[in-house]
Amino acid sequence: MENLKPFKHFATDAIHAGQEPEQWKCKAVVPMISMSTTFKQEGPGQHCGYEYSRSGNPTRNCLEKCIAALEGAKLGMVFASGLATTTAITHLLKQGDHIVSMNDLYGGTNRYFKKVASRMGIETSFVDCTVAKNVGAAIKPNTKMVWMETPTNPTMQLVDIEAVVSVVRASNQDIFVVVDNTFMSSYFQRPLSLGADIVMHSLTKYMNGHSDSVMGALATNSDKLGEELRFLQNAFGPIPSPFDCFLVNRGLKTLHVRMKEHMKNGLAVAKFLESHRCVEKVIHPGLPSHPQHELAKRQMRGFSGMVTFYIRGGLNEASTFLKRLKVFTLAESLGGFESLAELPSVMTHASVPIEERDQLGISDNLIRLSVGLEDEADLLADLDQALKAAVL
Ligand code: P1T
Repeated sequence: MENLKPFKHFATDAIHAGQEPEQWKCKAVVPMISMSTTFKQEGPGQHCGYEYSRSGNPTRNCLEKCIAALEGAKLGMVFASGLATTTAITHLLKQGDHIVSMNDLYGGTNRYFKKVASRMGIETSFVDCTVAKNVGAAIKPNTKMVWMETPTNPTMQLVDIEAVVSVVRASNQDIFVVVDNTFMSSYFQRPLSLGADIVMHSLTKYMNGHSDSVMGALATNSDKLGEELRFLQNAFGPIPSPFDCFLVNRGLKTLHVRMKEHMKNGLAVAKFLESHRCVEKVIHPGLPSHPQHELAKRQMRGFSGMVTFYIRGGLNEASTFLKRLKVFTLAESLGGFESLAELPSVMTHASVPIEERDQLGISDNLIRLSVGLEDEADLLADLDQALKAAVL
């Protein structure tokens, strides 16, 4: 695939952006963990750039600069979780505003729009954004934000970001477009370069990659949105701890190395499952059988370790398979070095109403894998033994 070249300077930025030793008196090569909640002022209002750790923290600042560089953005900002980031972005809206969202989303995002944002008088229409004109048809005079995931969690549908952006721009210049880039990480997809206004991540996943901190991030090139978001970050305060910022900043140093290996193992698992008699269907954008494989090659620079498949049978077979796995761990979340497997209908997407799950194909035999960095042969052997134990 000719498009699968990394973004220029990616590895150098992951390692150096925001990390300059000169910012510390002692010239530390690895950013310091600054736990101080407050900073001495020389006179009232005369500070060194930091006043209070909610409004700005030196360790957080290193990470925010690094994330901005990795997304090709002017500004990066981090939050206490992916959902805290979603909440911060939605705070750009006010009562009476309207959101157009992809109908296939992480269950927690779906729940937030439906059960929390709605209480503040913000209404969301959930549409199939894989067809860009559906987005145009759903836009109302009070629409302020368009929200999408691509690939979606868990059914791996793709949204053509450029096509959606052009439909939105043709309709109303004031609507901003947000892309949740969690499944790809900054290494494989840059939504801002495709016209999106804000890119967001659950850093909990690939960006940190070590399954040891819950955090979120956004990045933007818009001064106006950036200024408002910076205000909101301080004004309602969903910030991460400096220690967690240190961990994620460290995780980013190997993002490019990890993603190549996730892609290799993910494709090997997808191909293996596609040829397995106990498997009904595999969904992976890197397989020619994916209905949007051409868009994947155009829009993405590679594929992560996310693989979704339908096991032959139903809830019983799926449960037995998940319990029999030995190398894969049955657990929620994704994007870490360790391989995980889960049942979205009962776990990550249980909060999505059953009728919507049925419509999206999130059935009880749909299994989501986050393929980690273990030896490929061990992963395939583990899947094989668990499939045979469950289905044959
Ligand atoms: O868990 P948190 O850091 O708050 O991020 C929420 C979130 C946002 N966007 C996407 C695409 C996500 O997958 C998530 C979290 N997802 C899981 C926990 C999961 O297992 O799918």
